[in-house]
Order: sequence, then C-alpha cells, then structure tokens
Amino acid sequence: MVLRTLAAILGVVLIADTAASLPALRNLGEGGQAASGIRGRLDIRKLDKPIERRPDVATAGAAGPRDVPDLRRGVVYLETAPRSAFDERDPGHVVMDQRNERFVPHVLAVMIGTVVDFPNSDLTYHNVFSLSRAKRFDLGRYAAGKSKSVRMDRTGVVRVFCDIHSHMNAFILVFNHPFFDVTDVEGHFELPSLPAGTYTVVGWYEGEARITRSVVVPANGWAEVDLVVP
Ligand SMILES: [Cu+2]
Repeated sequence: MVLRTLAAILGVVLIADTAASLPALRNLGEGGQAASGIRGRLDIRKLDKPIERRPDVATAGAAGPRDVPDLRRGVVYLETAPRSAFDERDPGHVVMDQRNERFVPHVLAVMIGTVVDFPNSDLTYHNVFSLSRAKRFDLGRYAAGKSKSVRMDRTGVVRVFCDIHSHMNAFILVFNHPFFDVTDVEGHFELPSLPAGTYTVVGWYEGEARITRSVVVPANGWAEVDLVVP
C-alpha cells in the first residue's frame, strides 16, 4: 500500500514534469500507466539535405517551409513487444490526405488491421498505388472529393505513390503492436505505458536510417534515449 502510494506520487511528479517539457503528450490519464515508458529524440541532422522543391504554378512564390517539417519526421518503435503489454482492439481508420499534390502526412505509422483512407482533396485526379510486399494495391484514378480505402493487413513498410504525379510519395509503417511513434519535427518521440523490462528500440527515417538500441524501462519511470543517426 505504501509502495503503491509512493508510486502514485512519483507518477504525478513525472506527469507534471513531462507535461511541462512535452506539449504533444498523449495517452495520459490511463490509470497513470503513461508514467513509464521510453522517450527521447531521433536525431537525423546528419542526414539533413535540402528539400527538393518542384516548380509548381499553384505554389510558385509561396514559401516552402510549410511542408518541410513533415519531411523531417521519423518513426521510433519497439522491434518486438510482449503481447501481454497491450489490449487487442479495433485499430479503426486513419487518413492519408492528397493535398497540393502531396500525401499528408508524409509518414504514417499504424497498427495491423488499420484501414487507411485516401481522400482526394485536390482539384486534379490522383491514382494511389503501392508495389510494396507489405501491401500491394492500386486504387485507380479518382476525382476531387472522392476517397478510397486500404486495409493494412501485413507488417512492414508500405511505399505509397501516385501514378499520375511522380513526385508524390509517402510511407506507411505497419506494426503488430502499438509501441511506435512518429517523431515531431525536432525528433522527439514517446512510447508510453510500457511494462518494466528490456526492449530493443528502433529509430527509422525514410528507409535511409535504421538504428537500434537496447533500452531498460524501470518499474515506474521513463527511460530516456537519444538515437543519433551516424
Ligand atoms: Cu497524384
């Protein structure tokens, strides 16, 4: 009982601390479980290269940086996770929009079974397809305002393209557990609600980088890890 009280107090302190430093915090309030897990930063600065800007009548003269942060996001995930660490539930739908001849977001991470909706928010036609082993599909051409969907039923990386616009591409990472996070634009990630134990954490960026690290999660608290792409 004393231990539990102590844990609760510690949990509150950690949550307060976390809330102050990480505005994008999610999944709190689930019985305080989020007070233990892995968090840190995926540092891809060594890979940083100028974003290629395609000449485009629609965006000519417009500042590019609006789109750039989206191209700086990596994914951090557990290589494997104990099945006992999470509940099986319907993963539902997520959206990958087609807007200004881009897929938005550029990187999606989902659980197996998730249905990805691909609405066309442009005035032109698009033709979304993938040749990836994890999911091969071709949605055909469809017009503005229409949407088509694909269920992600295998784990792996699904490279998404548009048959009409060769510059359009995106990544969908499919996992068989919920312990993954798309980083924010500064590389921060958080894998909350993890039971104590030793885990292999993977930092992934655009298929260009994949770094792994063994991380020990304490019984109540966060393991901090910086994954620096060499
Ligand atoms: Cu297109």
